[in-house]
Amino acid sequence: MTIIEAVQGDITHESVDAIVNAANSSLLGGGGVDGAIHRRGGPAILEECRKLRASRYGKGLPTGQAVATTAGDLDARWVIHTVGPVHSTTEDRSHLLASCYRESLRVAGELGARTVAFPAVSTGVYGWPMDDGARIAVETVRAADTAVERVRFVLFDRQAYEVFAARLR
Ligand code: AR6
Repeated sequence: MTIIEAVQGDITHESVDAIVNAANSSLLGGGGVDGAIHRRGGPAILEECRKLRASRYGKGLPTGQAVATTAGDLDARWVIHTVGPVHSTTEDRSHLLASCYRESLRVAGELGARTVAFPAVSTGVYGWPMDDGARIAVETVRAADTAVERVRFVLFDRQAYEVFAARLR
């Protein structure tokens, strides 16, 4: 059984096997948690991302998919990059957000990661409402068939933490 927990903090300070990054399809970095991961993780992460762009993901990593790189200087073995959907009020993209969590756990399982830290994917620049983002995150991880032993949702601010903690109760 997977232990699922929520903590408030900066995900780049986590000591886990894999840290999930809320990336964009270019894989070449950005703001938010993506910027923080690349800043603290150092250039080795971007170097591997560039190689992935040149090989498997010439058109970018599709929304809802996940791919692993080194974690560089972070206290983790891997960063798993996933691309969340931009929130839309005219189209239901929930399946794509659920896919981010499912695919990240699938990649983590393949790597043999036992502990995985997730940010609240899509709830920043991509505009997903926190409560619905937390619902999808928690439901998807709970339903996942995974060998990952511990999933930590790492929420940047108190309010996001409260929303996730309530979903987990
Ligand atoms: N640790 C944990 N959570 C964080 C951190 C951190 N260090 N920094 C921000 N958050 P966002 P998205 C929270 O915008 O919505 C990037 O430019 C933040 O408060 O990072 O999926 C990418 O390159 C929010 O709740 O990701 C893409 O272009 C959550 O992480 C785009 O943003 C996600 O916010 C992706 O947008």
